[in-house]
Amino acid sequence: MYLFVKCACVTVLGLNLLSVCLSLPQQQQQQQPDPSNQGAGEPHLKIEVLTHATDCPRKSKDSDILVIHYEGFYDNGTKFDSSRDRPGAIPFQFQLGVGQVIQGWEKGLLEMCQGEKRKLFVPSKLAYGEHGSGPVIAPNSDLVFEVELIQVHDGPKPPNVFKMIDIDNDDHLTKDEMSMYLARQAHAQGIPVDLAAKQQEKVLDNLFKFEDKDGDGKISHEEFSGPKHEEL
Ligand SMILES: *[C@@H]1O[C@H](CO)[C@@H](O)[C@H](O)[C@H]1NC(C)=O
Ligand SMILES: [Ca+2]
Ligand SMILES: [Ca+2]
Repeated sequence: MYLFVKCACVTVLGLNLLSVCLSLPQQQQQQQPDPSNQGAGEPHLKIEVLTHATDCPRKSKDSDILVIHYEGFYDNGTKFDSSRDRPGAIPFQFQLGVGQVIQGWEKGLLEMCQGEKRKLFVPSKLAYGEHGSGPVIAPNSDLVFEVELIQVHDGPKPPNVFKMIDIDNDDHLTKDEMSMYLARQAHAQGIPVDLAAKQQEKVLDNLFKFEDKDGDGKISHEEFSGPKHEEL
């Protein structure tokens, strides 16, 4: 399942951001925003419904727990992963809308009915981007997934972390706001401020690398991958 988990730091934004980030490997990757992409049309996700559900009492929404079977393909059609090929063919379970999976899934598996099958064409930017993922996903890989929603049910409601960080309510998170949030979290968890301060720079850098997709130095509401909805 490691494939669908992003940076630990981002994954747990809503839960325990600081303490997990403190244990992140202290690697610094070079990532400059690509100026040639600024303002260009965002690559978009394409969703094709392969099988409609016969009966749909409920559609998936953010914070739901989804149980799915999936198959992942490179854009040349070669399969690189499948939940059905695992021992016991145990389906994959995750919570939607809280940053546990790639953006292509966060968006592509919304409003889905139990029993429905979809094919998702996910541009690299909404998958693993310019870093790729381990030896399996090369940098800048567009991916295709076939997903069957086996089951959907209510999940725990995450707090609106975006709002907690955005003190001035301008719908953007600055490094200062993020830094204050981290300090508050550190304080609340009894982490020594000294240690927090030392790690903070790295934590912020890593966070902004992943979250500030247009590289303008702020994380917009749309860019933010953590919990950010008032009512789910
Ligand atoms: C498809 O792409 C993957 C990843 O780039 C590569 O490993 C694989 O060999 C390719 N398969 C074919 C049939 O070209
Ligand atoms: Ca703000
Ligand atoms: Ca931004």
